[in-house]
Amino acid sequence: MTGGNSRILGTGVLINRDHVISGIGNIGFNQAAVTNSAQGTIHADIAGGTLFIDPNAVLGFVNDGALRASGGGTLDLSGFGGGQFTFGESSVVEALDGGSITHRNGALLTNLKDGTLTDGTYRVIDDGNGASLALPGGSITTNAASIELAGSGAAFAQLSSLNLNGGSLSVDKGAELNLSGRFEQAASGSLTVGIGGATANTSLWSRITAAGAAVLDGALDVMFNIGNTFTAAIGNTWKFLTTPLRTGEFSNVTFTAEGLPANSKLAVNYLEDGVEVEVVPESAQLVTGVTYASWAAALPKGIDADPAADDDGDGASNLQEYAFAMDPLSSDAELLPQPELVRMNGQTFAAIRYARLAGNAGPSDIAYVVEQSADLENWMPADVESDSSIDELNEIETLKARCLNSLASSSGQCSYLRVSLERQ
Ligand SMILES: [Ca+2]
Ligand SMILES: [Ca+2]
Repeated sequence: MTGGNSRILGTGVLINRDHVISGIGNIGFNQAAVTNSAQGTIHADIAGGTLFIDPNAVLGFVNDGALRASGGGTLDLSGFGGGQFTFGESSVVEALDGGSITHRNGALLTNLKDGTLTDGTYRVIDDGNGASLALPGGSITTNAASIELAGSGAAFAQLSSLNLNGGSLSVDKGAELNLSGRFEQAASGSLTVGIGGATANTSLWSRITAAGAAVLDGALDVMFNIGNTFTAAIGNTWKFLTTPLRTGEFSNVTFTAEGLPANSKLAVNYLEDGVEVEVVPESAQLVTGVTYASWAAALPKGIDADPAADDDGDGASNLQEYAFAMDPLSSDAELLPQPELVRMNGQTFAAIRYARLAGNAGPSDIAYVVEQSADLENWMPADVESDSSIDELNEIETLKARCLNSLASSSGQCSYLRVSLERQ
């Protein structure tokens, strides 16, 4: 297609099985249903020109192949006739080499599959000439899709809001994501940001700016100074997310860093109006608070130094007495962890309740690991949900860990629970 008025249209279904359709024109022209199969490519490659895909309003457009804009061309997925765009698992959408992919009129992507990008890769790559994927007024919810802004000039422009309800967003170092609305990331969402230059060089690190609130959860991966291309100093900060109001925090932060100053590490600071990465001093790993040795030494009558000893003969080792806030010189085995059954939604779950001294009074050198078994012989770490309550007066914290799998599920793998103590 080369002329500005080139059209591929008709009243049936137009299927591109394995060809490359490129140039300027209009595919569908609000009449034909359009399918781009897994081996097909639709490519806007003429500088200053636009290749429209405008499918039949009812039958729409199904993409399983590649949609691409490059060389200054624009691929316009606005669908002026109101046809919807559906993206399958193998679909790839790319804007590169000055190309842009544009969605308008309320961002058709929001109309896909109940307003979600369920699969595929949506990629905006700037290889030196700038590239953008624009969704004026639109919003995206991802479930399993990945969105990549790669290269320092890549931009996701004019997007209203982004909800990472799963899936991933990668904002390469230097790339920008500007939202006129909210930024939301759910527990199963994943965000990757890159920092490739000093704080002042804003074109060298990721910036997400939301005019609306930001609600955070899920994973954050920070790629810091990969290739060791700049010198950072303790106290440097990079505010990669800016919003009028931040709530929530990432539940899992991973740093991949090179070229950090001596005796320093990276930290994430949660601000009221955003999130930043900071280079902070590496503090020594001091064990503060109570240890088994300090606990044993503080007992007026003293006990056997061996944590496995059982001075009061109640069946609980001295280490258990210490970990579970018991008295090592008085029989009180009833304070050992106790099994329970929890009934929820018609199912029964194993649970275990245990106590320990709370806060700074509690053991600082013990990891409590809840383990599960089907046969009381083979044990493995359990997937549990824990509730905690604190008796402030007696400084006792009571925890109740419940299996996420019911007794009936997974061949009874979570029929029994125990609390294993690991000294740090
Ligand atoms: Ca004992
Ligand atoms: Ca005891």
